[in-house]
Amino acid sequence: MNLKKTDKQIYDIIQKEAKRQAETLMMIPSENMAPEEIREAVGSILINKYSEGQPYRRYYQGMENVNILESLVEKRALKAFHADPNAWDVNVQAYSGSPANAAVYLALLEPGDTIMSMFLPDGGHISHGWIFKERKLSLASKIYNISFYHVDPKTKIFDYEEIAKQAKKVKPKLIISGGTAYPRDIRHDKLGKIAKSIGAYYLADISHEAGLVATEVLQSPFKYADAVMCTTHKTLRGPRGALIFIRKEHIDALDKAVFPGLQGGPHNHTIAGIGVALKHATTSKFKAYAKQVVKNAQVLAAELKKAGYDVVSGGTDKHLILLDLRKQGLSGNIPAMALEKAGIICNYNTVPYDTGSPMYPSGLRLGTPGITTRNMKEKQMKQIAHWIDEVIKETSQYVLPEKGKKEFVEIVTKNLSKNKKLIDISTQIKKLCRKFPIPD
Ligand code: DSN
Repeated sequence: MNLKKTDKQIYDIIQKEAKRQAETLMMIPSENMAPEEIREAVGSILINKYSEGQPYRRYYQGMENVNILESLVEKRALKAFHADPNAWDVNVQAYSGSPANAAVYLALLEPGDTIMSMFLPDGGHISHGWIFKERKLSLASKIYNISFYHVDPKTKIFDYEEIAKQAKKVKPKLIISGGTAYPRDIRHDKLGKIAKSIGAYYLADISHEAGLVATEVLQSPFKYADAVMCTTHKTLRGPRGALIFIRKEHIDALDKAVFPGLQGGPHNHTIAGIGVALKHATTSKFKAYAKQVVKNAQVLAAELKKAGYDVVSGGTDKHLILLDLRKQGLSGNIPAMALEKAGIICNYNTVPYDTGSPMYPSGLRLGTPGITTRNMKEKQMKQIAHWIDEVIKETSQYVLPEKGKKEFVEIVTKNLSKNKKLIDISTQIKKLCRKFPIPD
């Protein structure tokens, strides 16, 4: 490797990160491990080429190979998601999820139009127009009028009749579903019908579920939506990027929204990596993987429930689990830090109707895409659930004080680092990781 000789500093950081990934359990539900051939495509000489425009309609010369590449990846995208090419088109150039969502808004909306989207603590996404304490924190909330819809306070599941009532009242031009922490299947049939009944567009953001939708493990939104977008690096297991599918009549507006509306030159190396991921997504091996991701999450949820945890919505239909730790009198961040010391990498998260703050929310978000990529199955999920419980119990004495949070976190970090039980679990996790290595 030349990097080792020419830039030892960066080389060493990459080696250390490879070791960290190899020796710990990747349980952040939005993360996954892209296979070597995808990394090869992303690290290829395609990185050298500018290609503003669309295939065969470019602003640069030297496009003969990139035109073929982008057209091929578009075809693969439609095929992988079973989207009818007579009704749907796709743009594969968006750099990631947030710009992809912004491109849909730019294509379909005018400034000041109303968007109805999932409330962030109920599992939504910042790019769908986050407003916190009347502060408009994302581009969408600064440009558009946002009306959030909520999960039912008891079940923590969407009540589609309530959403329909709200839609009739606020008359959005766009309804968005999807986000980061809703553990249940989203009823695209119902949301599509609600949008249609009031003349609104329906955008399904399936970034988290892309691999599960492509394999038909979860309901596909294509029959019901006007636009569907996803990132490509989560359950789809590709490189960091995005796909935007849209009904054919809107493709010109969408292409113009991506370029020149929001972006410059497409990242051709990423587009190539996405193409490889899409080919994988059509295989029976990938379908088996997607099914196992869900099975693993369901076993993990059931085990944690048995251990006394409040699993938000009572379980999961997909790859993610949200624990509400208020029952244990805890917020999510100390358990997340303690789990990190033990080798379980997850994240603290808000939960529906949270009483904590964004930095000190009540939830812990766990996911199975990464550990399933390592071929772990139900037996390992039971073991992992047991470790999670042990770590949370071991460190539940550390409660956040009203004041001096920063100092406290420092002390806790030191205490956690020296905790014998956490060190012991991290040794056992390293052993498990050696038994289930990251596939090439
Ligand atoms: N940040 C991603 C997640 O963790 O869910 C979504 O963009």
